[in-house]
Amino acid sequence: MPAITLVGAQWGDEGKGKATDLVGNRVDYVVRYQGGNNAGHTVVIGDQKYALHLLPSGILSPDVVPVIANGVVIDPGVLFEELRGLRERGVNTERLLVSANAHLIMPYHRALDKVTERFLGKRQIGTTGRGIGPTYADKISRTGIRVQDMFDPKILRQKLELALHDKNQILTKVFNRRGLEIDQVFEEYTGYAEELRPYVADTSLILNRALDEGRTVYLEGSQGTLLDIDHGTYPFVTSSSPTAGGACAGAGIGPTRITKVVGILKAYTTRVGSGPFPTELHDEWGEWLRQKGGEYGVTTGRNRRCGWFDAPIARYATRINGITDFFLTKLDVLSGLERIPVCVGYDVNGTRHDEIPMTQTDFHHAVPVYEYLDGWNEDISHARTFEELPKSAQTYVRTLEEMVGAPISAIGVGPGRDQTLELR
Ligand code: 2SA
Ligand code: GDP
Ligand code: MG
Repeated sequence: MPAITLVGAQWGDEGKGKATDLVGNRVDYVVRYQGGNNAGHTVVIGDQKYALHLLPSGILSPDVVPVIANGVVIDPGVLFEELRGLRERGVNTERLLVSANAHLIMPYHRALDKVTERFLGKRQIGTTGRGIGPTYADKISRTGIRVQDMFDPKILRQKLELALHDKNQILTKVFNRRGLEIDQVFEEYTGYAEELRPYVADTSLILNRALDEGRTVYLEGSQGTLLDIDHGTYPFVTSSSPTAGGACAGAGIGPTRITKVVGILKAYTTRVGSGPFPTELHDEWGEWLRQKGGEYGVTTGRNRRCGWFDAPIARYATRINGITDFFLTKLDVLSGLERIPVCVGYDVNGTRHDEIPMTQTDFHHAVPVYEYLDGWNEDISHARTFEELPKSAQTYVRTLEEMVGAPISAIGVGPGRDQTLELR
């Protein structure tokens, strides 16, 4: 039975939280497979707004089992804080499952993330400062600490000794900061162990058995395709694989289990942090989109950079992820424009590119080539069928659909659960 993957088709914040929440009553498991508490997924239910960072959006649906799988990096203090916050709002959090293989964000990871960014100055990545990059770096260099290590004090201490030997040198000698005390870190993390124990499970086994029994598993990506460590705008990326391929490794599910890949696509483009962004608007229209779309970081509160829709990027997302259909979000934000620019290709030093250029240097110099589509003035946030949309909004959607190379099967016209038009 089906495993469905949901991925961000741009630079994140496309509305993945809302898209996941919408399927809450149709799926059995919602799984986070990469990233950590750098993510900010917003779900609006009635007059209640939830901002999820580490927990899968499925935690808000009572019949869903939320899973934090092996590919995620976990800051235990943040996890407990988020769980506590939800419990205080009446959400049942007991169903949560956490992989024993997930890696832990340690205090030195957070410290290194911040000092490295400060050191880079103008060349900084613009990370969320949550320790994501240094944690994945340790995972790859085989010096990471995993959830299961918290339950073996001898192993935990050994691993901490090794890690702190290196990290304290870097923090004190390279960055002139204070080092960390092993006893303090050890006590903090052994303290977390008992609180985490009830949630810890062999999540890959559970998910595969669930699929064997005919249940539906929903793999919820964080960030977006252009922030992928391999396929994004490196080095201005996050340190994991939010793309559909990453879902298999990050959840312990084989590729043959995935039956559908849904791309979440914003009707314009945003990005937070540094790096190339051809359609970025530096004028009052960028501010207009930011204010109208509420484009501020859910985790850090940073202003998001805003620009027009970029078709080559969406087409790239279709290709990299094997997207089967798109959920086009925030169409309502574009109401009130006389004509809407849509980027159909780039000019790079006099050469026309229809796809994202092969090298980062060229992408940095890419100047968008625009086509202009008719806008509409009507407030579309109350529309519930495609036919209720103004003709020019329908044309905007159909034109984008042709450009991106996969069908648009749903449209968002507001943040609320019911503000969605399902097509076909
Ligand atoms: P990191 O912290 O190492 O993952 O940062 C590396 C890059 O990845 C970007 N990134 C994000 N981009 C969009 N949204 C994210 N989540 C938050 C949100 C962001 C926020 O939902 O608004 O609150 O600022 C997210 N997480 C990571 C990051 O900006 C870097 O460019
Ligand atoms: P995510 O990281 O992809 O889950 O997205 P974020 O939560 O960071 O940002 C998306 C924002 O857009 C949130 O504030 C959502 O409530 C909001 N949103 C989602 N879909 C729509 C939509 O169709 N219209 C409008 N106006 N807002 C939306
Ligand atoms: Mg977000």
